[in-house]
Amino acid sequence: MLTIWGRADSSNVQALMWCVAELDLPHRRIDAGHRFGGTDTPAFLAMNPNGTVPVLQDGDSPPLWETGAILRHLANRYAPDSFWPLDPHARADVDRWAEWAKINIALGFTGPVFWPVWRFPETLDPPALDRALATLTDKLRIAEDRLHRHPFLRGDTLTLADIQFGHVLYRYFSIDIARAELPALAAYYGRLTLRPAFRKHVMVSYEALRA
Ligand SMILES: N[C@@H](CCC(=O)N[C@@H](CS)C(=O)NCC(=O)O)C(=O)O
Repeated sequence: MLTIWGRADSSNVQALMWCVAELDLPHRRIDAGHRFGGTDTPAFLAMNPNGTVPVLQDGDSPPLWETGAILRHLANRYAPDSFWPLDPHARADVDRWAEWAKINIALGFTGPVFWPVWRFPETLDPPALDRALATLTDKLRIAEDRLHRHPFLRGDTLTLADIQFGHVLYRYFSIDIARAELPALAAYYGRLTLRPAFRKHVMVSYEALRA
């Protein structure tokens, strides 16, 4: 049994919960962070000194934090080859897309775009937003090229790379921003929205995050 601490509208928790659901792993999730609090208690800080979510406890093992590490732990332990290949080079191929997505897409969207547009509109600086969107779009074009040729980032099946990439897209496609014409990306997002695990854990209202 997995225990996950973190609110359902945290983007990192969403990536984790989407993965847990795709792998069909028994779990319970405990709301923590933002309006739920609970992340500054001695007990929570003993699990994660950063005071952030998500945190995962897998059975009796010590708790883990840092979403990418948690996802890789679950993949190492529970995922099929199609999601997280055993072959080291094939695994690194998935992992480079996962890392690329975390650094360029998740971090390139959340702080520079989602926060000023949605969470903290009083901080919105239109020229800075235009620059952030241009940088993000340059990276999304790399995915666009890839997704013209493959249904998923790494090939024919959903992998850990899609978890790190795809969870950002619900917010990207639903907030009020100028989006570039990226038809393969839009079609990929459309395919993700048909997955029950994505609908349940990623397509979650972010209304409560508005400051
Ligand atoms: N690098 C960390 C970042 C964790 C993080 O910043 N989580 C956010 C939610 S997405 C958080 O805990 N925010 C404070 C809160 O929810 O109280 C990871 O990938 O897990």
